[in-house]
Amino acid sequence: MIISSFMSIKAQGSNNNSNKLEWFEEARFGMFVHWGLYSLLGGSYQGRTMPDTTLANGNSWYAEWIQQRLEIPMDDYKALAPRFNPKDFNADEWIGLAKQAGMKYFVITAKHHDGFALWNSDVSDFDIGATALKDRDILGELVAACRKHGLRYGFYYSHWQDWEHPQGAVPFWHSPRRATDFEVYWKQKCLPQVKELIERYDPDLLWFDTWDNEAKELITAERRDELISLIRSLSKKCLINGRIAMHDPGDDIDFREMMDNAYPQDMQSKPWQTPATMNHTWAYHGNDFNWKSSGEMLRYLVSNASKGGNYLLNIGPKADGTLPLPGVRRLQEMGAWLLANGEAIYATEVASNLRGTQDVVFTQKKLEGDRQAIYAHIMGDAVDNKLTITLAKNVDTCQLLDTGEILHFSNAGGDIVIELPKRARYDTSIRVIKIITRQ
Ligand code: FUL
Repeated sequence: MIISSFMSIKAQGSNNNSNKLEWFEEARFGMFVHWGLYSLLGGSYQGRTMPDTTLANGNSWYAEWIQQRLEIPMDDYKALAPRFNPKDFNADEWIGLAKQAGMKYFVITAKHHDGFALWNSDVSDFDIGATALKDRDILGELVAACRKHGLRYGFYYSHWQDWEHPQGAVPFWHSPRRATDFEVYWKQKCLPQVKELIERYDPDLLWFDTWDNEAKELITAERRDELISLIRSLSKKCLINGRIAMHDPGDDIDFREMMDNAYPQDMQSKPWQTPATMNHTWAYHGNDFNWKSSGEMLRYLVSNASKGGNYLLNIGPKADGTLPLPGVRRLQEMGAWLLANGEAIYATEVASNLRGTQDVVFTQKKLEGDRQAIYAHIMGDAVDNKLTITLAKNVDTCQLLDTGEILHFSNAGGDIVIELPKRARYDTSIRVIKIITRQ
């Protein structure tokens, strides 16, 4: 008798909101964009350049942090606004690239910690209205492009830190100013701007940002719940990420957000994603050349997908609106891989009990009747030319997904042994074997 040797797990906790979350759980790959006044500086200010390495305390000199890291006075920083003139910004090109990369959703910094709003806000003058783009609706153009190309979209909104509002939070290590009445900022700027974003742009998700325990004094359970209720009262579809209160996200968030570039080893109890950089920064940094290869980033994508998670990969556009070419090339390379192998990534389920003899992870999908597709993603170089998987099922076919080549296999005592074809020269990409099974 053949006994099923693997289990299918849809992330738990998805049942209550299953419709609203469906797209997110199928999407797997999204584009993150950090863009604002800091992009004008590209990591350097008045002859000083922020190092592109990670600091001893684990924080990085992210380019969007330049105002704090290089202690630029607020008035000087605000004076950047009239210089912000991205004459080459083209929403269609950005979103077209995301689509070509195989990304299914798009998240942009509507307001980062510096407090600058990338839309024309009625709540604050520190916004796009103070720039050369005052007559353009940047977020609106991006939303329209997302709708045109069929991508979901959302906004990063820094609800805890706001360095511009006198009562917004500043980082814990920065002593010159501490919020004494956070509630003033909360009521005057944060809640009204979140409302504005939802009413004007109807986002599919909002991406809030706190980490660990530093925010817990100000982002209390009451404030977290107040913000969540506001969003729920305005939108039925808008998803909320766990960083709304990383220290205590509560039960009402929609998905967990890992720490920056963090990849969990285990299954998670909620839908989740990793926000990730291509180099060491989120916003554009002219001296950060630490680009990861597309191969490395595909491994994160595949590994997350095998654990039911998404990969939100960032690119930092330049101040003129163009995208850095090393980032563009990497996205195109990832898209090329997904063109052939995307069916093994999107809308797949976790196959948690499967194991192989090589560095391999699995995803799976139900087909008609009692048939099922199992995808074995061979992550490393094959140690030999056979892949053995413990799989006590009837196997119909095995195929190399990229080329369509049918592979020989044999069944032996609950194991299936698949013969792997030789690689093309210089090919280091992840190879996906599609295995069709029946009960
Ligand atoms: C962090 C922020 O401080 C970084 O600047 C960046 O936005 C990253 C995604 O989240 O918490």
